[in-house]
Amino acid sequence: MAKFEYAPAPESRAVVDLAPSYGLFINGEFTESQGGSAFKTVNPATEEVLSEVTDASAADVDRAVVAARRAHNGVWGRMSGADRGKYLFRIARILQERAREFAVLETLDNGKPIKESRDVDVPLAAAHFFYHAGWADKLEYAGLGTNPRAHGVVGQVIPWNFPLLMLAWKIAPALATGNTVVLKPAETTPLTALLFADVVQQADLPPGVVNIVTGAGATGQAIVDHPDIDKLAFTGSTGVGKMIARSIAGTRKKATLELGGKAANIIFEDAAIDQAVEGIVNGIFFNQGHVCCAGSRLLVQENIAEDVERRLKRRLQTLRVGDPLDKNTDVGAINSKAQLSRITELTAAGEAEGAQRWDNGCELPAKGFWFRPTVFTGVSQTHRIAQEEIFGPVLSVLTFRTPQEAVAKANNTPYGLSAGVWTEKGSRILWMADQLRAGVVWANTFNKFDPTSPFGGYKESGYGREGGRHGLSAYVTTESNG
Ligand code: TAP
Repeated sequence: MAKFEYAPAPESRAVVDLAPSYGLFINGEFTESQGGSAFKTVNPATEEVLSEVTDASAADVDRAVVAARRAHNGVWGRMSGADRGKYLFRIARILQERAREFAVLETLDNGKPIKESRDVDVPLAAAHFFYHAGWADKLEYAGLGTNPRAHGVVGQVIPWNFPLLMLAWKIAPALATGNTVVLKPAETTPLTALLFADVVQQADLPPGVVNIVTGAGATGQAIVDHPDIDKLAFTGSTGVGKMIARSIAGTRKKATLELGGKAANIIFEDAAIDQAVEGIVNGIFFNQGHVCCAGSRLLVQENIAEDVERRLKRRLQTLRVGDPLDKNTDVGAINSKAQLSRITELTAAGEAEGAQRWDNGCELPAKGFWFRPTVFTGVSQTHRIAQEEIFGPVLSVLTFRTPQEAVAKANNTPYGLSAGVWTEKGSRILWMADQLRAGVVWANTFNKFDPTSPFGGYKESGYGREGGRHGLSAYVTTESNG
C-alpha cells in the first residue's frame, strides 16, 4: 500500500543549547570529576557526537552520597511535606515551560521520534512531579502505615529507553517522601538528566537534595555498593537486576527492581480487529520497541490469524521510519550500535530456528542505527524470539485456540510485567486479568501510563511498584514495616 508523500517537517533543534562537555551535578552545582574520565554521547540517528560527559569514579559517587546525606539530615528530611510539595510543583511547572527543549534533547540523544518525546515522555514526566507533589503533605493519609518516614539517601540507576521519564518515576516519589537522591542515567542517554540538573537549580532546590552522576556500569555499581545508601531503585535488565540483588543481600539496604518483560498481546476472535491492529502497532513499534512492557509476543486466535496478519502487514507498510526530529516520523533510530547488534543477532536466531521473517521493506537512512519494523510468524514457544527480550521493533506471532491455551502461552515466560487483552466480552477481560501473571493488564488498549497507577512486575520482571500509592510505599519506612 502506498504511503502519502509528506514534505519534511523537522522540529528545530535551535531550542537546545548543548555544552561541549558536562561535569557532575553534586551538591547543587556542576563539578569536575575526581579521578574519573570522559565519554562521548552520540545522536544514534546520525552518529554525530553531541557532547562529552563525565564517567564518574567511586570517589565522585562518594561525594554525591555525602552531599545527599547532609541535605537529608540538614534540610530535606526536616522540611514539612507542604514545603517539599511546593518544590515538586515548581519542578513540574518548569518541565512544562521547558517542554520543547526537553523533547528535542531527548530525541537527539535517544533517537525516539519527536512526536513521542513531545507527546508522551515529557508530559508524563511533568505529570509524575505534579502527582507526587500532591502527596507530599498527605503521606500520613495514604494508607502506607503508621508514621511514614523517609529512608534517607536513595541511589537510583536508570536505563536509556525513557531517560527523562524514568528519572521522573524515580526522583518524584523519592523527593515527595523526604528522601534525597543520587541518580545515574544510562551511558548512552545522559543529556536530559543533566538538563534536569539545570531545572533543579532553577527551582532553587536545597543543594544536595538531587545529585546526578553520569557514567557506565561501574558508576552504577559504585552507587549500589556505597555503604551509606539506604535504598536502591533500579530500572534495567534482569541480568543487572540480579547482580544488584546479590550485591545487597545481607545488607540493610532496601531495593525495588523494575526489570525486563516479554508481554503477550492477546487478540480474541471477537475483538475489533482494526483497533486491535492499532494496539499491536502501538504495543511493539512505539519507541522502536525499546519498551520493557512492549507487546512483543502477539497471541492471536487461530481462526482470525490470517486476517490479522494481513491487516497488520498492510498497516506496517504505512509506518514512517527515519529522521526522529521529523514530526511525521513514527519509528526512529535504535538507541545504540550495541542494541542494534543484539536485535540483529536475535532476529537471525529466529530465522535459523525456523520462524518466517517479514519486514516492511522501508528505506533506511545511510548513517545511524536503524532496524525495519519486523514480524515473525510461525513462531513456537521454544524459539528464542518467543522467550528472550529483543527490545527492538520485532514482533513474534503465535496462535491459540481457547482462552485456557492463551493464558498458558502468555504465562509461559520467565517475565511478568504486562499483558494486553483484546475482546468485546467484559467477563473474558476480567477472567483473563485474573489468570495472567503480569503486573499490568491492559484491556482493548496498550502502553497506557498514568502516575496514579502502580507499575511493576512478577517473577523475573522484578519487585516493587512505581506510581500510585504503592510506589510511594517503597520510599518510606513505617512503624509497621520497619
Ligand atoms: P541495563 O544494562 O541493565 O542498564 C540499566 C542501568 O544500569 C544503566 O544505567 C546501566 O549503565 C546500569 N548498570 C549496568 N551495569 C550495572 C551494574 N553492574 N551495577 C549497577 N548499574 C549498572 O539495561 P539497559 O540496557 O539500559 O535497559 C534495557 C533493559 O531495561 C531492558 O531489559 C528493559 O526491559 C529494562 N527496562 C525495564 C523497565 C521497567 S519499568 N521494568 C523500564 C525500562 C527498561 P550503562 O548505561 O552504562 O549500561
